[in-house]
Order: sequence, then C-alpha cells, then structure tokens
Amino acid sequence: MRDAITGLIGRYDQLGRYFDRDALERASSYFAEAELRLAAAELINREAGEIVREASQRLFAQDPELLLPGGNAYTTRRWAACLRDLDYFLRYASYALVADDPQILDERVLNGLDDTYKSLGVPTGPTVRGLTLLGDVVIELLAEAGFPPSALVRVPFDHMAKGLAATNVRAR
Ligand code: CYC
Repeated sequence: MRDAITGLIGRYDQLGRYFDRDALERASSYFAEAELRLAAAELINREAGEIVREASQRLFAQDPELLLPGGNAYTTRRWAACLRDLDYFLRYASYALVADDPQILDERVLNGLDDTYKSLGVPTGPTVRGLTLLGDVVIELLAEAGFPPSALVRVPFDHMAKGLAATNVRAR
C-alpha cells in the first residue's frame, strides 16, 4: 500500500535528496485537494449502496441484454455478482481517492481480473461502462453537496477502466 506522500518520500529517500521545489509542489497540491478527497470518501461511505444501485440501473438500462438469457448478468446469482463487483470497484476507488495513488487498484483489483473475467465470459465493454457510471454518480452526488465537478474524482475509476480495457483487445 502506498499513497502520494509515502511514494514521494520513498523516491526522494532513494535518491538521498532533500525535498526540492517539485516535491514540495506535489505535496502541496495533495494537501490542497485533501478536503475534496475526504468529502468523496465520506460520500462514498455514506451512499455506497445507492451509488451502486444507481450505476447498475443505468448500466442495465443501456445494456438490457445483460439481464436476458445469454447475458452475463442473467440469473440472480450473476446479477448479484455484478453488483458485488461494482461495490468492490467503488470501495477500492475510495481508498485510491484518499491515497492519490493507483497502486492499490493495480495490486488488489486489476491484477488477474482480466483472466478471471475472460474465463467467466464477463464482458469488458459493459464493465468499463459500469466503472464510468460509478464515477458519474459520485460526481453528481458531490455536486449536489456543493462540490464543483473535479477531474480528480474520476481518476481511480478511469484507471480501473483503462486497466481492464488495455489488456483486452476485443473490448466490445
Ligand atoms: C465474477 N468477479 C467475478 C469473480 C471475481 C470477480 C473474482 C469470479 C468469482 C466470483 O463469482 O465471485 C471480481 N473479485 C473480483 C474483484 C475483486 C475480487 C474485482 C477485487 C476486490 O476479489 N457481469 C456483467 C456486468 C459485470 C459482471 C457487466 C458487472 C459490472 O455482465 C460481473 N463478475 C460479474 C459476474 C460474475 C463475476 C456476472 C459471475 C460470473 C459467473 O460466475 O458466471
């Protein structure tokens, strides 16, 4: 597990250097974003169920065939697995938002996921859309709470979406 600050300290320690202007700017921007990062994590903690429900409803409205025979979310078991996966993505996104570092997403979510999904026929395109929709809903709820839209909120969702799509040539 790494975050923006431990990553920065680790790099400078390895070089045996004092923090220079670049390092201090990096730390300063991280601390300046702290309020928004914490607000996002707090909102996700409070509204996780609602965020997953809303993102999944939008996903199934866009892709109704996922729920029909032959669709990967057909049967209650697979539908529940899909909601659970969205919940995992959301929870890890909240960790990465606080950390401002994607390492935890690579290690705990993306590593091996593509192989698992391929072997189970979980389609990449709709999963990537599900990740984007989670980010949309979080941004909308933050806006309702008075936080103007900020690109940093999307970063972990985009990171997972890109990580999944990158290993998949046939991202439908
Ligand atoms: C299955 N999703 C799985 C499985 C894993 C994960 C390991 C196989 C084992 C199981 O069913 O529990 C994902 N597990 C994770 C992740 C972590 C982990 C991310 C990190 C914390 O430990 N199907 C769709 C939708 C999509 C979907 C597009 C939801 C967005 O059509 C998901 N994932 C989905 C489904 C299954 C699954 C339906 C069950 C597939 C099956 O068993 O046939």
